[in-house]
Amino acid sequence: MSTISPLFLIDEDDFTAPPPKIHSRAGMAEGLGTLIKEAGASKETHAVGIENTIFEIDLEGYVEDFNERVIGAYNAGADDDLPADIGVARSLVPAGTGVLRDFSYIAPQIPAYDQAKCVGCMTCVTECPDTAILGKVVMPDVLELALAETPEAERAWLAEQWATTTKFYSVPEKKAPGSGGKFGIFIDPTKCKGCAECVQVCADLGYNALRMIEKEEETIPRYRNAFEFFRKLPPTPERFISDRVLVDMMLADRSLLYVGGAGSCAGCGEATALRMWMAATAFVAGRENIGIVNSTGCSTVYASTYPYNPWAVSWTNSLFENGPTDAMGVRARWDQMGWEDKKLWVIGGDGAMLDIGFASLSRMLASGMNIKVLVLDTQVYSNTGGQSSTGTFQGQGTKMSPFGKAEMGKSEARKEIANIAMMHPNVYVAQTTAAHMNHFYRAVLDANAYPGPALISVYTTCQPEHGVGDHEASQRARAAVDSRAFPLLIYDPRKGDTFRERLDLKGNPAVQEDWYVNPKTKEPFTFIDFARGEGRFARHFDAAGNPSPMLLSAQAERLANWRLLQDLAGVRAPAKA
Ligand SMILES: Cc1ncc(C[n+]2csc(CCOP(=O)(O)OP(=O)(O)O)c2C)c(N)n1
Ligand code: SF4
Ligand code: SF4
Ligand code: SF4
Repeated sequence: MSTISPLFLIDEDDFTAPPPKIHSRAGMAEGLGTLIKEAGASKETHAVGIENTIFEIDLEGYVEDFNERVIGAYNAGADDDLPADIGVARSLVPAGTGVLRDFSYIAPQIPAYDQAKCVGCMTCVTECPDTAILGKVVMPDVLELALAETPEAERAWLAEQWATTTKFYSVPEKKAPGSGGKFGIFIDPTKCKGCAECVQVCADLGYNALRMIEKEEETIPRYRNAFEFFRKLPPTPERFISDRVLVDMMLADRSLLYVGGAGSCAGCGEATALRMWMAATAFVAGRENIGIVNSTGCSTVYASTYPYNPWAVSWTNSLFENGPTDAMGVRARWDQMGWEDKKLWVIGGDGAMLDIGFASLSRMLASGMNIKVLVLDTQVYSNTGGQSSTGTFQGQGTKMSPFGKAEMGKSEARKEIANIAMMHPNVYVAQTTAAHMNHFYRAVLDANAYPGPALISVYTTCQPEHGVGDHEASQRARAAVDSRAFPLLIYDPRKGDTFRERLDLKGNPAVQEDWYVNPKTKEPFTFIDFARGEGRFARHFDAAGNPSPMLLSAQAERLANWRLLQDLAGVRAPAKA
């Protein structure tokens, strides 16, 4: 069976889908007989009887049939005519089927690439939530040969998509002439939702090598052809993928196991965090050695909207409240089977992890089991329309804490899951954002290597609930860190006996100070400045832009949390006389 990834899509040309074969160990007729529980028989007796009649699916045939017949019907809008399906009966969706989903109709714009301005930094590829923009390094002679085989009308444009960068061309050329590669950026029009996050992060770095253009009649076919051309080129040679430059991990095909086609909102901060987490975990562990237990939330809904599955690794969802408990069962069974080295991760939102599944999480962290947790912290129950969680900021307007006369948004202080996790024995903890790429990747690699429980809490921008633009996930995450709303931290119990040796606040600006002072404006960048940029706090500002008393209180609360971390890390500047 073909591996499904954006680069190795099932070859549609020689696609003959055999019907799924169903076997019964005891033979069909007999088998069906024992499937029916006899009146009065205990369920244990029945379970033993069923043991011999388990249906075995011919997986290869099943997946091929699924991809053609079931996905074909959904893509054509003819799913009402599908008969009941043995996979649905078992709550199964084959891996990586999201790659077959087509979103090309949803956005009026798509990014265009200007290779002359590109430095090959890979930030756009890393920050795209939808695996819609990919990069590759190809040797110039290989590229020439491939271009020569393309239709003449497309050739010039295809050739323009390749940059001669210092990073991938001049530096290797200097070391060994003939070893430099061309760097190309390609956009998959079937995955792009037009959020413009890639354009924004490139502009924020000062490169401006991407811009949004209107889709015209020929745009989608041209992008499709170009992406097909890109896909057929050989993978980036390993020597261009240095494990010292973590951001280049997405150059490796083996990292791209979140294949896109998820139904997340355009620009969703959660999706970028998931892609990056997957890339780093797959890079070190490999596809066969990763399992995900996902607590219910946005990440289960957009990642398992039948029949589309963006994950090319094992994934399961039980309930909102029991991801960590479910994972303890999986881990115990895996260890019995001798699979101690496989990586098991729990994924869930702040509602699942700070609130409704908190007891389950705390139990798991205290167990010492080799299970890792990724918390997608949108500070709200995003999936059900934005109710407050204990991770909601003070003053934030949500469905359960609206801003009005009696209450000015949420009145309680925010609960800090990273702080609480650090107080469990021997747990590796990180608080990070997808916009801080090296910090994020380092945390994921460390957590994977840590011999015990680990928790990574990620700030994830949620456009509709935060009231920010589709292109702003990274900008808002950086603002959250700079304003002490969400400080970066790494807590590694192996680093020493004292708390201050274990807790590292590197990556935050002005680590010893209360606030970071913007060198251009000479003004401190506070929680109120952060809040000014988001719709969820809009009603706290009067016509002249003055903040409400509640927002001032929220600012004091965020400063208190920052000072607590400074104290624990032993980095706070002594008070000035
Ligand atoms: C016990 C239980 N209560 C409520 C729900 C309904 N529900 C499903 S997802 C969700 C919110 C999830 O919020 P969060 O964990 O923060 O994840 P997000 O959607 O923000 O990613 C809720 C309330 C449920 N599935 N189970
Ligand atoms: S962010 Fe800009 S400069 Fe960096 S790789 Fe992408 S297009 Fe090139
Ligand atoms: S516009 Fe958004 S979805 Fe499209 S490639 Fe850029 S970041 Fe990805
Ligand atoms: S509601 Fe928020 S978290 Fe959920 S998919 Fe949309 S942007 Fe992402």
